[in-house]
Amino acid sequence: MTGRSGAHQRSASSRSQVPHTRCSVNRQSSLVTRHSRDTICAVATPPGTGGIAVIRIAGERTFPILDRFLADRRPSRQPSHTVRLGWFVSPERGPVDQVMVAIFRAPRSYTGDDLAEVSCHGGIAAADAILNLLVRAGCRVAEPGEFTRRAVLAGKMTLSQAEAVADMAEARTEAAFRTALARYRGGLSRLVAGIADDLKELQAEIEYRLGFDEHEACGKTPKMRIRRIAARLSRLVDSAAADRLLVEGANVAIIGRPNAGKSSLFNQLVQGERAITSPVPGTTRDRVDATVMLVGVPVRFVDTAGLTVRTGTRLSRLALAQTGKAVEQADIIIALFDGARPTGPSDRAVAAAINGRRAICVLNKTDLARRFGPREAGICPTGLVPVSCRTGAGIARLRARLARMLHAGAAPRLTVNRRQLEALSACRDALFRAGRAPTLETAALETGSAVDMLNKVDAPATATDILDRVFARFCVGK
Ligand SMILES: Nc1nc2c(ncn2[C@@H]2O[C@H](COP(=O)(O)OP(=O)(O)OP(=O)(O)O)[C@@H](O)[C@H]2O)c(=O)[nH]1
Ligand SMILES: [Mg+2]
Repeated sequence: MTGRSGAHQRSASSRSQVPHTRCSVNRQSSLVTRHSRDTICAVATPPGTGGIAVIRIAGERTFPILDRFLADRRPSRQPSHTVRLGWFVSPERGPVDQVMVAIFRAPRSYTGDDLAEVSCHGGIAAADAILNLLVRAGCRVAEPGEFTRRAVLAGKMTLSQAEAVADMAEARTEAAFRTALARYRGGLSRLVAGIADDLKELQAEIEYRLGFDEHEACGKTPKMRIRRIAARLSRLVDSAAADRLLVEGANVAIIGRPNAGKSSLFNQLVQGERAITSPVPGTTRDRVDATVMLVGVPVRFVDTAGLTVRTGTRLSRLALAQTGKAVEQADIIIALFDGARPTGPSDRAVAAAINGRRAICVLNKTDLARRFGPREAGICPTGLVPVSCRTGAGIARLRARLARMLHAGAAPRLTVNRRQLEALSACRDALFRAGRAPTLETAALETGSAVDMLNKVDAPATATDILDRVFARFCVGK
């Protein structure tokens, strides 16, 4: 039932007179641990005009509470996994709305508790009225992510599956949705469980070897085994880092000497007159950016002030600092050269800025006589993509090159989120240290910390600090 919940729901407090709810980590942890047996409710659909609104209720008093408002239907007698049409009636004020009630009995529900979903007419009024009545009857308004948190605590899903629920709601592209769906189906949890098994075997082997003298072959660190597990983790971490561009989108900075045509190229790539262009060098001072979709991937292009080796005025120094920042934050850099001018020191500054970075070198103004010097080969070892921003020639080829760099069109494998990537990278680093450890005892310690790091991906229910951090980003009703 995850699909019904919107990504950016208003908190219940703004919808009604019910108690205030915030995404506060501390408050959430204290409330959830103290009242995990409460019957909770929340509007699970985004606010605003729509066909229907859905109110979720979960907890042991779900059905007795609903019976008070659906006297003719008595949800407590309704079989599990069925839907009934009925009138939601306020004992004091009469009919509130005609609703559909879906019943899920424990433990066969999203949270593992008794759970109901009441679908009323869309808009804010009916859902608010129903929510208020439920709260007055003894339900508590759910904290952000509390339904999914209960599902994790009940063993209905792992933590990485729960995070996938939020990622699916927030997905901006089909690729992002598909990779979150793969995690929701347990792909990452299975992979992590496999690596955890390998680590357990490694620990057992180290334990066994600790019984031997360190001069004997059996007393040495099992480096081959460590290397194998580390390589498996490295593959996962590296592909996850590359696939993140596909899912989250990429920052592409356009840099080059003043007047090279950066703003003209920017306008071509974002297909609009967004940046000012002029024959006067130094036209662009501020960073200008725009996001466009490139073969299904959101790409944020950034136009920058021209790179120059001359220090100039305070304003141009500030502009240069901005360009430096854009370069730092870029996932991919487009280094633009002016084909109608000989290679100069500014071009070498551009080449230095892309050194060691993912970059595409582009030669502009191919409609004019070429004066770009023969030394360009040294400046752009990967070759130049020729374009003319005036005629539009070569722009399609540049776009295709960029798309290839983003792996656009390829199905992402198992993209992990930032938190999971951190845990997996830390696990791999601990294993690297174990492989280089001077003694078997140190290798044992490092392997232990690798296990701890890996355990963070699908943290157990007792790891409240991790759970708090994860569920703080969820919406009310999830
Ligand atoms: N002939 C020709 N002129 C171009 C081409 N691309 C840009 N220009 C011209 O070159 C001049 C500079 O273009 P801009 O896009 O403003 O260059 P820029 O790199 O952003 O310049 P700054 O912001 O000053 O660093 C303008 O007069 C453009 O019309 C091209 O492909 N061919
Ligand atoms: Mg410019």
